[in-house]
Amino acid sequence: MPPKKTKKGSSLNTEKIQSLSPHTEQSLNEFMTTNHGVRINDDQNSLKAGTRGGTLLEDFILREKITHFDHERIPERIVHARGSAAHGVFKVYESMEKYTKAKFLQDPTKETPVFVRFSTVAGSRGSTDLARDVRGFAVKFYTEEGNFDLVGNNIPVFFIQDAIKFPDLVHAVKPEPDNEIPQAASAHDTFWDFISLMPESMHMIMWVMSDRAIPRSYRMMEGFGVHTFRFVNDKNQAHFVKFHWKPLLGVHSVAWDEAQNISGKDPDFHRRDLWEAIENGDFPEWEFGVQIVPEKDEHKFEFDLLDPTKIIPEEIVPVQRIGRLTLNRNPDNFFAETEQVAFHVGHVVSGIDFTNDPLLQGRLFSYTDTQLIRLGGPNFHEIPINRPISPVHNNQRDGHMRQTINKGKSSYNPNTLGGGCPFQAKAMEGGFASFTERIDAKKIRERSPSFLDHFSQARLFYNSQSEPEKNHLVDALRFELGKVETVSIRERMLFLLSNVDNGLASEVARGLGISVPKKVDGFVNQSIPADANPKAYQPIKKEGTLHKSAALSMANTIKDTIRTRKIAILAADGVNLDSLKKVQAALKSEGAITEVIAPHLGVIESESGEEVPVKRSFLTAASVLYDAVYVPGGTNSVASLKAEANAIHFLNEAFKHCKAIAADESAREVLDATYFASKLPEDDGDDAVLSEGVVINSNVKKLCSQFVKAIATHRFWEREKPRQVPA
Ligand code: HDE
Repeated sequence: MPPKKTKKGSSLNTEKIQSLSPHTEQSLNEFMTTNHGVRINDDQNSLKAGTRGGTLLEDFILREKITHFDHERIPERIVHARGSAAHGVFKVYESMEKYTKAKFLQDPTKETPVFVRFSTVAGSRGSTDLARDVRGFAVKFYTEEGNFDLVGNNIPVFFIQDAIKFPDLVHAVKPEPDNEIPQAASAHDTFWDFISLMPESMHMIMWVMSDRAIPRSYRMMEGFGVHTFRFVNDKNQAHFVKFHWKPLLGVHSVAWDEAQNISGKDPDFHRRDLWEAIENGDFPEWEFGVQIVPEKDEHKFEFDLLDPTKIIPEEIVPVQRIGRLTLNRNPDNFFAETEQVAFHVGHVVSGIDFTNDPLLQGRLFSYTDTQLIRLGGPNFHEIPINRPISPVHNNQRDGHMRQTINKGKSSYNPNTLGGGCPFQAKAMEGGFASFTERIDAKKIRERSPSFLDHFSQARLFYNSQSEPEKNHLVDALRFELGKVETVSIRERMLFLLSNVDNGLASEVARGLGISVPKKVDGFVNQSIPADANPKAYQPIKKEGTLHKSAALSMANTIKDTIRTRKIAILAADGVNLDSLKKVQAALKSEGAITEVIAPHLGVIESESGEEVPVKRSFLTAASVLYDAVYVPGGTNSVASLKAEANAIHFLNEAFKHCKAIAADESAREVLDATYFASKLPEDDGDDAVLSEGVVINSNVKKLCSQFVKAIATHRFWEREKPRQVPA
């Protein structure tokens, strides 16, 4: 019997671990062995010629351990290197049989296991979560009929229309090749040089410069399949389909200044947020949405369904919510699961098919190719996280790290020696049969003229934004282009922006201290791809018929819940326990998380002598890591906080980032020491929540209800108007 070394109260949950796949290893109550199963007697001293002598080459235990260590790293993903993932389940609400024969979309009683990986695109594996960037939203459905990967993003369009440009785009956004600067940032010359020559990017640029690119949480982002796919039913009838994920907590973002601060204070902010929410049992959820278009309507739109720089506005084709995704289990091992998971847009199941979107078509090649180099060979599908739950039978054999032990002599088809096995499946037996799309065309290296309107939807996005969102877009462009050193790149960008909206271009230009050029020399030149049609680079005069789309503005998102929001409670010795506890309980009952932050760790003593545990000191906490802040009363606590520069900075910063702030009336003095003291509300009962989201009230009950409403609003962007900057 191996020794029973585990301490009582150990955090290891044996039951949970044992319920996992047979590939899960845990060493609880086990002897240590080599990789070949030999028990190890001493893992801390190498084999030497005498205690002070040289190490012997014979030491196979030392060599095995070091060799394995030397090979621990694999190439990181070329894009989407930084990511976090979770396990979960998907359930359809009602059968979609009418549109698709995919079984996992037919049975509302069935739970399909999923693994979802969120990521940033540009940065390396160790880069910050809060970069201004697109987020990956990749879902692997382990269906009974094989794996379906929906490898999407949190933005519904893309930078380019043709896959052949992808290496250029990625080279441009990655750190510059001479000095490898900057990390995880698009604010540099090569990115904007490329974009300024790529008018088709303008719609995507609107999204990436909006707050969508700095989410509050992975749990508060939408997801999109981007391309138009096809649903195919058992009568072989097809419908075009766009896929959506709608977060039940709404779509929320942080402020750009805040994002930059978080990147220093907690670069793992999103990773930690996802992990903690799942550990706390606050399982993130999304509804699965589809926009369905009959084949006959393919040419009905003002844009081409095959163009990945276009959305189908929800006002034109509504999103039907057809199922729910719940993430309910953190991975056990980051490398084995999150790092080794291999997504591929080409992993589809019967009932889901592709369109000729040229970006999608290129992706269909890229994903397997990239796994070959990243995971080292053709057997990556055998890694536990990538295995389908449905059985695999074929004549593929051998290769690096083959796990399967195939029996028998026949590894070819057709065969008689193996009884003709494995058999091909007819469509009615679940065999994947590609949709029989009619194609009659010339071989050609050219873009379809239906792809050449690059500005209407960029304008639609801009027009649909609220005033604060428009201001953020202007600020983001000023920031990004302000970091560009080459003036001609700034000018070309202003020219492109003026094709979206003159007001936008001139606002950005004002911040850059230059004017918007009417014409840009050499704009259409050899650096624009050979397929460029000069007409495509002229402003499109024809307005799309839709001027605004409510779904495009985050101002219209869900704002009725504070579930999982993190609220800081600033306190010191002498705090009034009654007001602290009541507010804490009220916030908790609404599903929020509260943390007491004090000048020191350990405990503080309340006015009435009770001990109050402290979660963080001002040294390890910062307002940017919380959604809102509350200051309870208590004479000594108030006096200490008023004199504590970190507490005042905390409040100033929370105000600057437009967060809800509340204080007991007896803690007003603390807020009086902030830069927003002149804006504090009177304690006037019911109306104490100003549009500015600061609540001060002596009635704890009223304070709580007003504070909860304010937190649910997420941010009070109108505060930004006078552009006040805290100390
Ligand atoms: Fe990807 N993309 N991509 N991409 N992509 C990769 O595959 C590629 C594109 C997306 O969490 C790579 O395994 C090309 C659009 C996500 O593991 C690579 C093109 C969308 C992830 C690759 C695109 C995406 C990737 C790198 C242009 C949104 C991370 C590592 C034709 C719909 C998946 C890897 C994960 C990853 C190629 C464009 C989403 C190199 C060639 C558009 C979420 O194969």
